[in-house]
Amino acid sequence: MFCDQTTVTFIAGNGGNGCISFWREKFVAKGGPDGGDGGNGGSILLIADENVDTLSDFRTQKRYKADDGETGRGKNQHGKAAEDMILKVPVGTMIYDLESKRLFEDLKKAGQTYVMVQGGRGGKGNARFASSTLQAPKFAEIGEPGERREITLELKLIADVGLIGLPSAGKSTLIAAISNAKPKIADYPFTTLIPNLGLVEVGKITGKKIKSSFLAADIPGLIEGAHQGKGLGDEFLKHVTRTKVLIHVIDVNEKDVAKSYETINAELKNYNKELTKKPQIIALNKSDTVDEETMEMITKELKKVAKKVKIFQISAVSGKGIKDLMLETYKVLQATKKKQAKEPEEKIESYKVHRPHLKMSGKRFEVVLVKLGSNQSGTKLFNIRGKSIERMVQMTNMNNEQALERVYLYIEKSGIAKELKEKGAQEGDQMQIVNKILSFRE
Ligand SMILES: Nc1nc2c(ncn2[C@@H]2O[C@H](COP(=O)(O)OP(=O)(O)OP(=O)(O)O)[C@@H](O)[C@H]2O)c(=O)[nH]1
Ligand SMILES: [Mg+2]
Repeated sequence: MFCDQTTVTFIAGNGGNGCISFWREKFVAKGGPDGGDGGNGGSILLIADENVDTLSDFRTQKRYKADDGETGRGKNQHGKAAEDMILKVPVGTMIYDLESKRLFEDLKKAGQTYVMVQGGRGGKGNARFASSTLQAPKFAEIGEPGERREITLELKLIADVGLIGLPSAGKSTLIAAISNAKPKIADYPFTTLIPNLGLVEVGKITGKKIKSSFLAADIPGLIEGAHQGKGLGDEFLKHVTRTKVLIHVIDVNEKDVAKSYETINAELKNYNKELTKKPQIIALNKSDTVDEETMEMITKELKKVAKKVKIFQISAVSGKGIKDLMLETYKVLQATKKKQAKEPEEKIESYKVHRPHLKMSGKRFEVVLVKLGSNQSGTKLFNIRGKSIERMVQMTNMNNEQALERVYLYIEKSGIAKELKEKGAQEGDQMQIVNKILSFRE
């Protein structure tokens, strides 16, 4: 399978509730508040691992939930934080939002980590709310709910070597000869509809003592105009951008080999100039169908337009010339890898947390009038958004008067109340915050 894709739901653990408790001792009438905090909920992290090569685990299990934090207890005992859930994914896994299709992250390198969903914060126990004016707080915070996200995971298997060329040049025949791939081979154009991936064991194929292997991909045939979507189009040129070395397969029976070579190169260039910088090796194929003299003559012709490119005369069917071609491919690949390793690495920002739903334009909150009152009393509905206020509401037990007072106090102090008034809010109008409705007080 060339492209592995699956949809998964990730649910982080909820924070544990804070505890409401008062210190009691025999014969002591009144003790102070001693309710401990809840523990944080577990997050779910994805880590790119070289030893994992498919997303098949995520196709069997489609829902992951991290543990919740423990509840706080009396005597100022804090609840234990839940452990994070760490899931391994193959290097090259792309993480998309299911709905918006937005790319969150591309795990390109081994060890790169992404916080998929963040665990909820543990609620504070009532001990934390004691103050000179409120000596006996009879409320505690509820644990914050863990994040939940629906995600598409996609893995584009990245081949080191790409086999390119016109339709019927013999790309599939070649990949079948050098690797474990078993593609369909036929004498009509566009036999290959999606790239075939194969593992090339260098030692096995060259007869040399080389314990190395690489992944090769047979790219569907390209034709003039491919970059504009002709034939199988540009869809597969995208895959070519990810390869390191290209084997350009040309049928020796082609009417004009030089022209066909240039046609393909023009397509690469038109699609993306970077593609022309990739090292190429020419495999002049089907040598078994012409005599040696013709083969030499055509090689010379080709050499005129491909001055700096090595040309190998091969027969994918008989196997002639394949050893040398593979040895050269291996050498060029090694050199390319070495060169790339020397280039400065992109800095990996690990533990990056995206909270797209809470991102706001500079301001700490947003007040939007969503519904004008239509009933007799004319109650209006306002939507209030903002990281702090949302979190506070989610962590508040609305049935507890003292706790509710704290929310109203925040609405007043943060300036939300002022903005509500400016937008026409009156006593009794409704404020929607996350999934709760509160009535506005002047
Ligand atoms: N005689 C001979 N025939 C070959 C050789 N290589 C490929 N062929 C034949 O050429 C035809 C096309 O081969 P494929 O490997 O399917 O060609 P392709 O480049 O993958 O073609 P598309 O998938 O359509 O782009 C088939 O009939 C093969 O048997 C070769 O070295 N010698
Ligand atoms: Mg093919």
